[in-house]
Amino acid sequence: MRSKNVSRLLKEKDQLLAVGAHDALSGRLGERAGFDAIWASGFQISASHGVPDANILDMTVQLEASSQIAEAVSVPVIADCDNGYGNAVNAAHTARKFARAGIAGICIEDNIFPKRCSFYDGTRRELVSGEEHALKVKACKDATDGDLFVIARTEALIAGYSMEDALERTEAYANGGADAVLIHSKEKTPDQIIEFCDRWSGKVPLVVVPTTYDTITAAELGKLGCRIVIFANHGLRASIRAVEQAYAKLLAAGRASVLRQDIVSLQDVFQLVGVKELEESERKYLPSADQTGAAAAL
Ligand code: SPV
Ligand code: MG
Repeated sequence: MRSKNVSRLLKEKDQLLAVGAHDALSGRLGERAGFDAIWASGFQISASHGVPDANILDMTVQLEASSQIAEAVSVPVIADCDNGYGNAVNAAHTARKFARAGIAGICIEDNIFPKRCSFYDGTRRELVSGEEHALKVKACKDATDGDLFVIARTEALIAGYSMEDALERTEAYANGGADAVLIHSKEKTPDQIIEFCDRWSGKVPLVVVPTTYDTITAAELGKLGCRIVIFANHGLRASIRAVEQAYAKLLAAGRASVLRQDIVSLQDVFQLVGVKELEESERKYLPSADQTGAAAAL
């Protein structure tokens, strides 16, 4: 059994690589590829429900998706819990529910409720105060007896606040008991992140999400002190591209064989969902055909 404890894994490895998922299957693909952890992404879970990433879905939907992922993989799941779905009291309830569902960690950001995805256009966004968010982090830690790895995320740089503000906020979140802090940026280059890393006190591990500044490598981020790197939405975006291309080819050809080189085999799907284990259980627990026949003849 692999460790689902993020703090323990961080002691064993210099850096953890996480990949985004929105359901059990996408989580399994992340684990099978070799990622250390799965990020239950609010962006992906929202997209998979056909809605924007703006607190349209409620906490229970995110919890259900995250729980399904946690059941399907043996690596830790870190759930994106947006702003905790309300104030510190709501966030503490969220933390308790996620911890009870076997989810290894959560991430809580300093967006107001309802939030908007970091990458949507718009005017300067308001965040909750650093003090309020530090207390929210503390509420999550207190609610879970230290069992849950709590990442405190600041949207300061995304929302147009200063670097000083981002540093002050993350320091306050670390003091509030966060196990790690996530510094997010929507710049196309990693300059902001590099400056933040240079100036970060190192009080707790740093987490980054290189979605827009996508040329920097995980190894380079590691040299800057980033202990967890989350590739948050690439599985979803890869599958949208692959499915769109396949459907266009299929419609044009009118014959399924045109996709043979582009799609996985049925056997591959069988393996991903555990058909071998199903057959073992059937052999073990279901009466054989002979016995069924004999019973039927009685
Ligand atoms: C998510 O995956 O929902 C995230 C990461 O919060 S990002 O979309 O890059 O902001
Ligand atoms: Mg999110």
